[in-house]
Amino acid sequence: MEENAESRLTSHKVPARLPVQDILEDASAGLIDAPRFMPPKYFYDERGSQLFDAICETREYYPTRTEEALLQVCARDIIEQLRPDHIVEFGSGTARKTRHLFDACDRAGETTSYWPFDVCEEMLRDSGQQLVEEYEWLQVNALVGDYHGGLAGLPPREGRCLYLFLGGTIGNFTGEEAAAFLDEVRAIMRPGDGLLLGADRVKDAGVLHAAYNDESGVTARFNLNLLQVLNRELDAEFCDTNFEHRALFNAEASQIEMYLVSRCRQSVHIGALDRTLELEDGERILTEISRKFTPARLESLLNDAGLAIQRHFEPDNGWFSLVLAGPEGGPVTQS
Ligand code: AVJ
Repeated sequence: MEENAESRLTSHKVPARLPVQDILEDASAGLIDAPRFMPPKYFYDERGSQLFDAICETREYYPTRTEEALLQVCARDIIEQLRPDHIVEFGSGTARKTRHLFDACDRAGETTSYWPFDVCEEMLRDSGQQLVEEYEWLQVNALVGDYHGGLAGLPPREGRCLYLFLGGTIGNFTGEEAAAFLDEVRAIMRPGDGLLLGADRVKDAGVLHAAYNDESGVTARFNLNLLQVLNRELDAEFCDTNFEHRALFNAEASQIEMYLVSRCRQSVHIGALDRTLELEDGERILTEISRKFTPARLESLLNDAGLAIQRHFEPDNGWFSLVLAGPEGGPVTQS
């Protein structure tokens, strides 16, 4: 790498300011008694992240490519409207989609610094290195941490910020979690800042069902991989042939629910908990919810956090929303 590129890449640890449960606490609270539930964030070990990328390539899973197409079209608008000094991305991953914003900066003759926030330090380093080489004006400040621990621990930034929360991940939060997260975002925003939020929309149940039950079985492998994570992290003895993937659209709750279903009556020892799970044939573990929004629901979610929608980008079929929102009302004065 050229010297100049290296100097444009820094890394910071973000301390959690809110209590974050670890996998042992989550398993203890979620697995022992019904209704059984594990938070979806544990899907994303190295293999899980690869499987998620593979999901995005399936014919049926439309959100990623729909959002990316939207971003490609609206990036320039967003950059010209906001002229951000900083772009802060929650759950940045490989930052593939974010490149459209940097390309828009290129074209508009704007420069910005990029603050990708992710738990995976290695991914941050690799993608950060690529980015500083690709964009010779870009400063990348990697933020290593878990946004579930809140945002108050972010290093101070001067100037206008564009915050990104893409991919529809807001749908993996319960209503309460989503509200709490948006409150955190609102609390660090100042007048002129923006939040670009990607959210999946309510649509034909067949389309939704197919997206989480792809024919090639990648989503099933992604779901079942959670059992390998539990085996490794918690010294558990899950056998993945004893479980099957199930994803269904719960229209009333307006969410996809993804389960691991026990294929038999079985006992599964979890070493780190020193407990044995007793599962009936057909018993389910909820591994993910993925909420689907109406425009009205999305708007009230943002408004409740004190954020007003400034722009709403959607494809003709209305399958996905990218909304740009900003703090409501004037400057917040602090006493
Ligand atoms: C991109 C994390 C929001 O909920 O659609 C994909 C995860 N789960 N297939 C989603 C996921 C099953 C995805 N998120």
